[in-house]
Amino acid sequence: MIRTKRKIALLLLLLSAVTLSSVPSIMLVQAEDLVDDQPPLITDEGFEEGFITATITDDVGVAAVNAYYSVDGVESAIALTETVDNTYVGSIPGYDSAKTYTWWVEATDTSGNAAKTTPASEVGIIGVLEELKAVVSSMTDEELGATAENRVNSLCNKIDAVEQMIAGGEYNGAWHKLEHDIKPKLDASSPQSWIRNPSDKSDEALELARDVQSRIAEENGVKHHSTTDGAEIPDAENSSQAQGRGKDKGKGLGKKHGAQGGT
Ligand SMILES: [Ca+2]
Repeated sequence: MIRTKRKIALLLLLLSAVTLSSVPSIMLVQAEDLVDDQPPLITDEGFEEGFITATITDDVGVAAVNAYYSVDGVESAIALTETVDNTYVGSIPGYDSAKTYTWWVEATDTSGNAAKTTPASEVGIIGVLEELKAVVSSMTDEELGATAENRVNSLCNKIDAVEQMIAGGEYNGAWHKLEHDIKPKLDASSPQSWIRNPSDKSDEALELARDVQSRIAEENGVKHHSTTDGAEIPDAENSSQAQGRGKDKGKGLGKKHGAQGGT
């Protein structure tokens, strides 16, 4: 009788042990479900005028979002902060639209899983001018006639001059050099055109020159009416003919003159 009781007691003990051991295993299964091994999802990453944006989501939670960028061979990082609905934004300090930036976004979730985007390049104004030089340099007698070599050299010198102006912050001068000295040569419909036979190359060159102009206008506040492209950029100054041109330059001269007269 005692033996039987002992047996039952042992059996119960064994059963409870089995039951108890099965409890942690159930908990383990639940814990496994909670293990976060999914890195954040980065979509819609973009770069505009020195602002880097991205949409970041994660199954558990986003811990940190950074953007990395490389300019002039120097790599830097900025933190992106959430504005609305998983949209993260950060701005590059001292952004220079003349330069080319290579950039990517990296996001980390609360479990340390990280994801990053493929590096992309945002070509700056100087980069577009280099593209323009490459297209111009590829032009032959077909586009430019028998004097193609001279014309290519001359156009490349003009483009170099624009690059120097931009490097020196002379955006206004650069815009005018493109408007009055470069675009008319590339535009087959202009009386000053150097294009004998319009081609994909000459079209592309003209398009690149226009692209540089619009970048100068948008990113550096140069506002002028392009006479060769129709209404490209509205200019309040030129629309009212009563006002003189070159308002800013005139002001500078006036100030100097006034200071001298004051003594
Ligand atoms: Ca996650």
